[in-house]
Amino acid sequence: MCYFVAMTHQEIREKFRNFMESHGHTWVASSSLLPDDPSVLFTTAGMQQFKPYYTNPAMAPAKNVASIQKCVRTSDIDEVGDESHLTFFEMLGNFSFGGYFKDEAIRLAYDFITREMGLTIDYVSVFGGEDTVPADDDSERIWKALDPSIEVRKAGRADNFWGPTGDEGPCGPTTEVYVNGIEIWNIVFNQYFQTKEKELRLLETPGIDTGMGLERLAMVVQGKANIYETDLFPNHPTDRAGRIIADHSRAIVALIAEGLEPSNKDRGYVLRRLIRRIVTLEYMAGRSDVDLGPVYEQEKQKFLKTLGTGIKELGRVAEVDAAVAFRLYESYGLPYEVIKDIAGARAGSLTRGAFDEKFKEHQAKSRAGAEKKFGGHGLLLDTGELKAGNPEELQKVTRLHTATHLLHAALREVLGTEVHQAGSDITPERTRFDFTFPRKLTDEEKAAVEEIVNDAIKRDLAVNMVTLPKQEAEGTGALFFFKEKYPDPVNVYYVGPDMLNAFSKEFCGGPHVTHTGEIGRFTITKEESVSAGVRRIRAVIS
Ligand code: ALA
Repeated sequence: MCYFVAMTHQEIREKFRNFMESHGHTWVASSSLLPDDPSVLFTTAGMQQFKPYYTNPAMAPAKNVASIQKCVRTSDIDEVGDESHLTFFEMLGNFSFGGYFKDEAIRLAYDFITREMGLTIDYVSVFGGEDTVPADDDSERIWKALDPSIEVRKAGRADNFWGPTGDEGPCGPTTEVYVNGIEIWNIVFNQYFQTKEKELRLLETPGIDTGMGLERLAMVVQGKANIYETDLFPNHPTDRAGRIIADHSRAIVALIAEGLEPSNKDRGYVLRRLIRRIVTLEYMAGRSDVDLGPVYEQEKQKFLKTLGTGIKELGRVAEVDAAVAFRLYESYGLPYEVIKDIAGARAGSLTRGAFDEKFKEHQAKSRAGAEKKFGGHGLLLDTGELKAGNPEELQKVTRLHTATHLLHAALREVLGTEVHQAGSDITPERTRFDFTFPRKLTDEEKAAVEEIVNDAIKRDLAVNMVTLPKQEAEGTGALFFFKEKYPDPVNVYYVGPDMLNAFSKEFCGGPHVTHTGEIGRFTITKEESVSAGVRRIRAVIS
């Protein structure tokens, strides 16, 4: 008698890690779901935390790395409930920044799938060429050399070209591995950098970025017909609503664990929508047993106050178009997918595009209204970096903002000028500053940074601003986060007697204190890792 015991998802994880480590990869932990890249909402792929390394391989902690990255993708939200689409999933990936290229990447994938997982490849696809991007004949040859009987299909940019994430970044042709008709592994050859203007430039060092969904891999390895039958979903939901609840629950818990709160904006709004959808599906099914902790519960109770009336109102409408849908959102907080779930065929012609359009129009109007109310000063509430709601908060974030410039300068003094800002976020309570640096800071380094900042505060240096043409501003050696973020001409804030002898100078929109003495005492409260090669400091003033 022989029992076949399917591999658990834990065993799949371990096999992947062992395989990649034994083939010269450095293992890197999953990074946050909320990346610092201002052009993306969530981490959607394993490569997100390594994005800077493709243009700057010297920055990478190792040439070849591998990870299992938690990801959130809202692009597939309307397909969730089918066999294989999720909003939250984990991605197994191996990456190279100048270590290896197509030969090695394809061989690794072939060996892992056929030998380690014991699977049979249905077929693979390669990039057939389109526009100015030439066909990838190498990959076809490499696959055929590994297995002459393998079927190689060709497709264009829509299917076999990946990236970039956000506004710009590395991207390139792909080869994809299919098992049981399901796309299992996407191997991206990052040969290009796509600019904001959608121009493709050749990367100096071509890189590798691969991604394989853990849930889909488990599905084929465990011989299941859909991801919900794998051991990753122990309650194996069978109906669409149950599956959506299972998927969204995982996304909600993961996002709340990162400190995200439901709101009406950006990331927070995605979280709100996911929660409201589950609440609605439960409400319609007459159950109420989903328990995802206090943040979920609070949002649920809030939504339940209007959901019943919203459903009643929706029931009165024969044909739900974008205008009606948006009105229901505004009055009762019903998100698009909730309206779709409830109204069914009556919302058959409603599209996400049309709804989002109404949403954007509304946001633009309310932004204009808010700016008028705050005397055209803009909401200091939220410049992206600074958030303040009233004059006291404004004063606090202004002091913290200048302190953050001092911190940046002090870090470069102590750790070296390869330190660059990788993001920042300032609330009335604290500043949070992310910067490129490969390792943990020692206690001595942290103390030295604090002392330099406090010394600059004690000297009560003047803070001044000049407006310069961008090119000239660059020539002054003033620091900037990333150039494209700033207008031309640009404001440069400097701390010290003049530009030449400044302790700190940065491109910046302000606001700042007039003298550093206004800041008070500066204290670092935490230093931690955000992603490979990026550290985060939290600091307060008193
Ligand atoms: N970054 C590639 C993807 O997400 C591997 O499919």
